[in-house]
Amino acid sequence: RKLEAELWQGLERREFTLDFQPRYDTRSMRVRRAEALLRWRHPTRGLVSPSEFIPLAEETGLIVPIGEWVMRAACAAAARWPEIGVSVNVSAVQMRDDQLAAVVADALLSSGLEPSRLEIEITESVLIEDADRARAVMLELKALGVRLAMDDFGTGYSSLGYLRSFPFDAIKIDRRFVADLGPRGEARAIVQAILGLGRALGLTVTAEGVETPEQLMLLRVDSCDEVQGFYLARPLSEPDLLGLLTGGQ
Ligand code: G
Ligand code: G
Ligand code: MN
Ligand code: NA
Repeated sequence: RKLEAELWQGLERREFTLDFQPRYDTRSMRVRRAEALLRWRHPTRGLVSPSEFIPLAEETGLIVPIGEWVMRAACAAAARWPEIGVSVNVSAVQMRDDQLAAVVADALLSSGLEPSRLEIEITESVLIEDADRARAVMLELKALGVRLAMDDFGTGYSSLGYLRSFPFDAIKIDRRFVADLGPRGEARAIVQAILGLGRALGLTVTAEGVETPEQLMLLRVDSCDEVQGFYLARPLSEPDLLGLLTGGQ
Protein backbone atom coordinates (compact mmCIF):
# COMPACT_ATOMS: atom_id res chain seq x y z
CA ARG A 1 0.00 0.00 0.00
CA LYS A 2 0.99 3.55 -0.69
CA LEU A 3 1.00 4.86 2.86
CA GLU A 4 3.10 1.88 3.98
CA ALA A 5 5.80 2.64 1.38
CA GLU A 6 5.65 6.28 2.39
CA LEU A 7 6.17 5.37 6.04
CA TRP A 8 9.38 3.54 5.14
CA GLN A 9 10.51 6.48 3.02
CA GLY A 10 9.57 8.87 5.78
CA LEU A 11 11.88 7.05 8.14
CA GLU A 12 14.75 7.04 5.63
CA ARG A 13 14.21 10.67 4.68
CA ARG A 14 14.03 11.84 8.28
CA GLU A 15 10.49 13.15 8.00
CA PHE A 16 9.63 12.15 11.58
CA THR A 17 10.08 14.51 14.49
CA LEU A 18 9.13 14.56 18.13
CA ASP A 19 7.13 17.15 19.99
CA PHE A 20 7.26 17.20 23.76
CA GLN A 21 4.34 17.92 26.05
CA PRO A 22 5.34 19.17 29.52
CA ARG A 23 4.06 17.32 32.56
CA TYR A 24 3.92 19.33 35.78
CA ASP A 25 4.33 18.55 39.43
CA THR A 26 0.91 19.56 40.77
CA ARG A 27 2.21 21.09 43.99
CA SER A 28 5.10 23.18 42.66
CA MET A 29 3.72 23.55 39.12
CA ARG A 30 7.23 22.99 37.81
CA VAL A 31 7.88 20.80 34.76
CA ARG A 32 8.92 17.30 35.85
CA ARG A 33 9.13 15.54 32.51
CA ALA A 34 7.84 15.75 28.98
CA GLU A 35 5.95 13.19 26.91
CA ALA A 36 7.50 12.56 23.50
CA LEU A 37 4.82 12.63 20.78
CA LEU A 38 5.64 11.48 17.28
CA ARG A 39 4.97 13.80 14.34
CA TRP A 40 5.29 13.04 10.62
CA ARG A 41 6.07 15.96 8.34
CA HIS A 42 4.94 14.45 5.04
CA PRO A 43 6.30 16.25 1.95
CA THR A 44 2.85 16.67 0.34
CA ARG A 45 0.27 15.72 2.96
CA GLY A 46 1.73 18.07 5.55
CA LEU A 47 1.69 17.19 9.22
CA VAL A 48 0.20 13.70 9.65
CA SER A 49 -1.13 12.79 13.11
CA PRO A 50 0.10 9.58 14.75
CA SER A 51 -3.50 8.43 15.11
CA GLU A 52 -3.55 8.25 11.28
CA PHE A 53 -0.37 6.25 10.78
CA ILE A 54 0.37 4.37 14.01
CA PRO A 55 -2.40 1.78 13.43
CA LEU A 56 -0.93 1.03 9.97
CA ALA A 57 2.61 1.04 11.39
CA GLU A 58 1.47 -1.53 13.97
CA GLU A 59 -0.29 -3.69 11.38
CA THR A 60 2.78 -3.80 9.14
CA GLY A 61 5.37 -4.09 11.91
CA LEU A 62 6.88 -0.77 10.83
CA ILE A 63 6.22 0.47 14.36
CA VAL A 64 9.33 -1.44 15.43
CA PRO A 65 11.90 0.60 13.44
CA ILE A 66 9.84 3.78 13.94
CA GLY A 67 9.65 3.08 17.67
CA GLU A 68 13.39 2.50 17.77
CA TRP A 69 13.93 5.89 16.16
CA VAL A 70 11.56 7.47 18.71
CA MET A 71 13.40 5.86 21.64
CA ARG A 72 16.80 7.04 20.43
CA ALA A 73 15.62 10.53 19.56
CA ALA A 74 13.75 10.96 22.86
CA CYS A 75 16.74 9.82 24.96
CA ALA A 76 19.15 12.01 22.96
CA ALA A 77 16.85 15.01 23.47
CA ALA A 78 16.34 14.44 27.20
CA ALA A 79 20.10 14.11 27.71
CA ARG A 80 20.32 17.76 26.55
CA TRP A 81 17.75 18.98 29.09
CA PRO A 82 18.35 20.20 32.59
CA GLU A 83 17.03 17.61 35.05
CA ILE A 84 13.61 16.87 33.61
CA GLY A 85 12.74 13.41 32.36
CA VAL A 86 11.14 12.11 29.19
CA SER A 87 8.23 9.77 28.68
CA VAL A 88 7.94 7.55 25.58
CA ASN A 89 4.84 5.72 24.33
CA VAL A 90 5.31 2.07 23.46
CA SER A 91 2.57 0.16 21.62
CA ALA A 92 1.40 -3.43 21.99
CA VAL A 93 3.40 -4.60 18.96
CA GLN A 94 6.60 -3.06 20.35
CA MET A 95 5.99 -4.83 23.66
CA ARG A 96 6.02 -8.13 21.76
CA ASP A 97 9.38 -7.36 20.12
CA ASP A 98 12.05 -9.32 21.94
CA GLN A 99 14.62 -6.65 21.04
CA LEU A 100 12.79 -3.87 22.92
CA ALA A 101 14.90 -3.94 26.09
CA ALA A 102 18.11 -4.12 24.03
CA VAL A 103 17.02 -1.10 22.00
CA VAL A 104 16.20 0.86 25.16
CA ALA A 105 19.53 -0.14 26.73
CA ASP A 106 21.40 1.05 23.65
CA ALA A 107 19.44 4.31 23.43
CA LEU A 108 20.35 5.01 27.07
CA LEU A 109 23.98 4.11 26.57
CA SER A 110 24.53 6.12 23.40
CA SER A 111 22.71 9.19 24.74
CA GLY A 112 24.23 9.03 28.21
CA LEU A 113 20.76 9.61 29.70
CA GLU A 114 20.34 8.39 33.27
CA PRO A 115 17.87 5.47 33.10
CA SER A 116 15.70 6.93 35.87
CA ARG A 117 14.96 9.92 33.62
CA LEU A 118 13.28 7.70 31.04
CA GLU A 119 9.70 6.60 31.52
CA ILE A 120 7.93 4.18 29.21
CA GLU A 121 4.15 4.46 28.78
CA ILE A 122 2.33 1.21 28.17
CA THR A 123 -1.41 0.96 27.51
CA GLU A 124 -3.60 -1.31 29.56
CA SER A 125 -4.64 -3.42 26.54
CA VAL A 126 -1.07 -4.75 26.28
CA LEU A 127 -1.46 -6.50 29.63
CA ILE A 128 -4.68 -8.20 28.67
CA GLU A 129 -3.47 -9.56 25.33
CA ASP A 130 -0.46 -11.46 26.63
CA ALA A 131 0.05 -10.82 30.34
CA ASP A 132 3.00 -13.16 30.94
CA ARG A 133 4.92 -11.87 27.98
CA ALA A 134 4.20 -8.25 28.93
CA ARG A 135 5.31 -8.90 32.51
CA ALA A 136 8.59 -10.47 31.32
CA VAL A 137 9.37 -7.52 29.04
CA MET A 138 8.49 -5.07 31.80
CA LEU A 139 10.88 -6.81 34.19
CA GLU A 140 13.65 -6.55 31.59
CA LEU A 141 12.95 -2.82 31.27
CA LYS A 142 12.84 -2.36 35.05
CA ALA A 143 16.23 -4.06 35.29
CA LEU A 144 17.63 -1.24 33.14
CA GLY A 145 16.42 1.28 35.72
CA VAL A 146 13.71 2.97 33.67
CA ARG A 147 10.27 3.95 34.99
CA LEU A 148 7.10 2.28 33.75
CA ALA A 149 3.74 4.01 33.51
CA MET A 150 0.34 2.64 32.62
CA ASP A 151 -1.19 4.95 30.01
CA ASP A 152 -4.92 5.65 29.58
CA PHE A 153 -5.73 4.04 32.92
CA GLY A 154 -9.39 3.23 33.43
CA THR A 155 -10.20 2.45 29.80
CA GLY A 156 -9.45 -1.27 30.07
CA TYR A 157 -10.37 -3.88 32.59
CA SER A 158 -7.50 -3.93 35.06
CA SER A 159 -8.43 -4.53 38.66
CA LEU A 160 -6.41 -3.43 41.64
CA GLY A 161 -4.86 -6.85 42.16
CA TYR A 162 -4.07 -7.20 38.48
CA LEU A 163 -2.29 -3.86 38.37
CA ARG A 164 -0.18 -4.90 41.34
CA SER A 165 1.12 -7.95 39.50
CA PHE A 166 3.04 -5.71 37.05
CA PRO A 167 6.05 -3.57 38.00
CA PHE A 168 4.52 -0.15 37.34
CA ASP A 169 5.85 3.06 38.88
CA ALA A 170 3.07 5.30 37.67
CA ILE A 171 -0.42 5.46 36.22
CA LYS A 172 -1.96 8.05 33.92
CA ILE A 173 -5.66 8.69 34.45
CA ASP A 174 -7.32 8.61 31.05
CA ARG A 175 -8.42 11.99 29.77
CA ARG A 176 -12.06 10.98 29.51
CA PHE A 177 -12.36 11.06 33.32
CA VAL A 178 -10.53 14.38 33.49
CA ALA A 179 -12.80 15.82 30.79
CA ASP A 180 -15.93 15.03 32.81
CA LEU A 181 -14.45 16.29 36.06
CA GLY A 182 -16.73 18.50 38.17
CA PRO A 183 -17.03 19.18 41.91
CA ARG A 184 -19.75 16.55 42.20
CA GLY A 185 -20.43 13.51 40.14
CA GLU A 186 -19.09 10.24 38.94
CA ALA A 187 -15.92 11.42 37.19
CA ARG A 188 -14.54 12.97 40.37
CA ALA A 189 -15.39 9.84 42.36
CA ILE A 190 -13.52 7.75 39.78
CA VAL A 191 -10.52 10.08 39.83
CA GLN A 192 -10.46 9.98 43.65
CA ALA A 193 -10.69 6.19 43.60
CA ILE A 194 -7.73 5.98 41.16
CA LEU A 195 -5.75 8.39 43.38
CA GLY A 196 -6.49 6.21 46.40
CA LEU A 197 -5.42 3.12 44.49
CA GLY A 198 -2.24 4.83 43.33
CA ARG A 199 -1.40 5.92 46.85
CA ALA A 200 -2.04 2.42 48.23
CA LEU A 201 0.29 0.89 45.65
CA GLY A 202 2.94 3.62 45.91
CA LEU A 203 2.43 4.79 42.32
CA THR A 204 2.83 8.29 40.91
CA VAL A 205 -0.53 9.38 39.48
CA THR A 206 -0.72 11.73 36.49
CA ALA A 207 -3.93 13.26 35.16
CA GLU A 208 -3.81 13.76 31.41
CA GLY A 209 -5.97 15.96 29.22
CA VAL A 210 -6.30 18.86 31.69
CA GLU A 211 -8.03 21.54 29.64
CA THR A 212 -9.58 23.94 32.18
CA PRO A 213 -8.60 25.77 35.40
CA GLU A 214 -11.50 24.02 37.18
CA GLN A 215 -10.10 20.58 36.34
CA LEU A 216 -6.66 21.64 37.56
CA MET A 217 -8.13 23.05 40.79
CA LEU A 218 -9.98 19.80 41.58
CA LEU A 219 -6.88 17.72 40.84
CA ARG A 220 -4.87 19.92 43.20
CA VAL A 221 -7.50 19.63 45.93
CA ASP A 222 -7.48 15.83 45.53
CA SER A 223 -3.63 15.74 45.59
CA CYS A 224 -3.03 14.24 42.16
CA ASP A 225 0.77 14.07 41.77
CA GLU A 226 1.24 15.31 38.21
CA VAL A 227 -0.83 17.08 35.56
CA GLN A 228 -0.57 17.32 31.81
CA GLY A 229 -2.87 18.90 29.24
CA PHE A 230 -3.63 21.71 26.83
CA TYR A 231 -4.55 24.12 29.65
CA LEU A 232 -0.97 23.86 30.96
CA ALA A 233 0.99 23.36 27.75
CA ARG A 234 0.48 21.91 24.28
CA PRO A 235 2.99 19.50 22.77
CA LEU A 236 5.99 21.71 21.89
CA SER A 237 9.01 21.53 19.62
CA GLU A 238 12.22 20.86 21.54
CA PRO A 239 13.41 24.52 21.21
CA ASP A 240 10.04 25.74 22.53
CA LEU A 241 10.22 23.29 25.44
CA LEU A 242 13.71 24.53 26.32
CA GLY A 243 12.46 28.11 26.04
CA LEU A 244 9.68 27.31 28.49
CA LEU A 245 12.13 25.70 30.91
CA THR A 246 14.66 28.53 30.83
CA GLY A 247 11.99 31.23 30.76
CA GLY A 248 11.15 30.33 34.34
CA GLN A 249 8.23 28.17 33.19
O1 G B 1 -0.01 13.22 19.77
P1 G B 1 -1.38 12.66 19.48
O2 G B 1 -2.52 13.05 20.38
O3 G B 1 -1.78 12.93 18.09
O4 G B 1 -1.20 11.07 19.60
C1 G B 1 -2.18 10.21 19.19
C2 G B 1 -1.86 8.82 19.67
O5 G B 1 -0.58 8.40 19.19
C3 G B 1 -1.80 8.70 21.19
O6 G B 1 -2.49 7.53 21.56
C4 G B 1 -0.34 8.56 21.49
O7 G B 1 -0.11 7.74 22.63
C5 G B 1 0.20 7.88 20.23
N1 G B 1 1.60 8.19 20.04
C6 G B 1 2.18 9.42 19.94
N2 G B 1 3.52 9.31 19.76
C7 G B 1 3.79 7.97 19.80
C8 G B 1 5.00 7.20 19.69
O8 G B 1 6.10 7.71 19.58
N3 G B 1 4.88 5.85 19.74
C9 G B 1 3.68 5.22 19.90
N4 G B 1 3.65 3.89 19.92
N5 G B 1 2.52 5.90 20.01
C10 G B 1 2.57 7.27 19.97
O1 G C 1 -2.75 8.06 24.31
P1 G C 1 -1.89 9.15 24.85
O2 G C 1 -2.29 9.58 26.20
O3 G C 1 -0.41 8.88 24.77
O4 G C 1 -2.16 10.41 23.93
C1 G C 1 -1.37 11.54 23.91
C2 G C 1 -2.12 12.54 23.06
O5 G C 1 -2.99 13.35 23.85
C3 G C 1 -1.18 13.49 22.36
O6 G C 1 -1.37 13.36 21.00
C4 G C 1 -1.62 14.87 22.77
O7 G C 1 -1.66 15.76 21.67
C5 G C 1 -3.02 14.64 23.32
N1 G C 1 -3.33 15.58 24.37
C6 G C 1 -2.48 16.13 25.24
N2 G C 1 -3.10 16.99 26.09
C7 G C 1 -4.40 16.99 25.73
C8 G C 1 -5.55 17.69 26.22
O8 G C 1 -5.51 18.49 27.15
N3 G C 1 -6.72 17.39 25.60
C9 G C 1 -6.83 16.50 24.58
N4 G C 1 -8.02 16.30 24.03
N5 G C 1 -5.76 15.83 24.09
C10 G C 1 -4.56 16.07 24.65
MN1 MN D 1 0.76 8.63 26.46
NA1 NA E 1 -2.84 8.53 27.62
